[in-house]
Amino acid sequence: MTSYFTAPVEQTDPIIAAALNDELQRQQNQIELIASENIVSRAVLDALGHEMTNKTLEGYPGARFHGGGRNVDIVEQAAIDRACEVFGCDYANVQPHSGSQANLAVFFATLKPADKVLSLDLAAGGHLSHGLSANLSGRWFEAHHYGVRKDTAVIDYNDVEKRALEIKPKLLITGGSAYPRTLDFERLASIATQVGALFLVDMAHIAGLVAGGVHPSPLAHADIVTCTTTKTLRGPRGGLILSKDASWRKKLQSSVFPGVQGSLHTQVLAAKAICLGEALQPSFKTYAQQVVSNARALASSLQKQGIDIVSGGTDTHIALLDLTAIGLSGRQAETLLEQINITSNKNPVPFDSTNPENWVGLRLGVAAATTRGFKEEEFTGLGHSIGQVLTADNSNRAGRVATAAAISKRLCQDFPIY
Ligand code: DSN
Repeated sequence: MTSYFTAPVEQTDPIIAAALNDELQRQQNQIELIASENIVSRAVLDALGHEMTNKTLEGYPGARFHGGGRNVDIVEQAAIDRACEVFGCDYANVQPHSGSQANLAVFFATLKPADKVLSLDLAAGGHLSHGLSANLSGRWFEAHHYGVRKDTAVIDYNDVEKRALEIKPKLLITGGSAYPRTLDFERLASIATQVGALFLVDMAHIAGLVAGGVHPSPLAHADIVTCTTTKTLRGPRGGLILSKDASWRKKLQSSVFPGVQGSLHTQVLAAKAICLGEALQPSFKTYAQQVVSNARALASSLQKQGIDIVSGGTDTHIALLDLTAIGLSGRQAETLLEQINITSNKNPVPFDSTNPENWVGLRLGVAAATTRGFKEEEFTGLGHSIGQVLTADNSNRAGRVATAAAISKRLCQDFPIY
């Protein structure tokens, strides 16, 4: 029995140990440009692998359904206090297991089945948990969407107002997975007020930019804000619900538990507290500034290579490539980048096909490689590599792929992780 408590996974389960080891090596040897990813600190990893995972608890600090919760109470309260300090809010729920769970809890707190929501269209950068027909949010609620202008790919706020006046949603939602421009929270909040809707901002992708002061905060304008701790915030997988209005507390507490979740992921609460503590350090502001600067360097370098960037640039960590003019699908581009040790994902661009196989977008995000230490110089070089490979033809593709792969390999060696 001793070995049960002491034997490492390499001894007990070689198949899983090999996959874990291979994944670490993949991360060490590939440049991560998936916009929803980042590289967490050793302290966050320590918490995720901690014995605290054994603890079952339901409820909230000081009001649990199980005994033995005093250490988790300390952890959860620290996470709540730090979330309130980072985002300047009066209420934080740190329990949601993911961003989608956080959104579901907000729906549960604010809507009845069949109520109307108005959210950013998926192809314009929205998220599936904001009313996609295949998601519970779209099945149980009547979802409508607003988009972006065809000429600028920026949200058409006049159109949002028009649609909101027509539809009269109970909940107006903004945010998502691939909108690269600054969101005008003040304008959207005034539209919500005009039509008597509540206003939810899902800042999952930009939470770290908000925390670092390089994107305006939605907290002063939204009734409720959700996010993940995973992406630019650089923490574990999980969600947060935030509000400046503490009167939401009772409804949101019961919507998370027992509304849509049961017991806690206790070790993840510790990791969330650590990442929020990291976001309070002055160095986090430097990181956030570098993220935006790097994304601009990447977008500009790609444009010089003849690649179209949706909306003509970026204000965030995302550069969204429109491959229509160069005749590639998002999937083909993703596969080509894999050959040069860069991980990315196909994505719809505004007004794109609904079939992922036909999407002509490729989403690149710079947060993970920024954490690794890349600066403008490295991202300008990466833009050149990516552009060369995506615009190659059959006569020069192999040579360009070999050159770009060697550059990626050297960058990974120069900026090691773990
Ligand atoms: N929404 C998905 C993404 O942005 O990649 C996962 O967080």
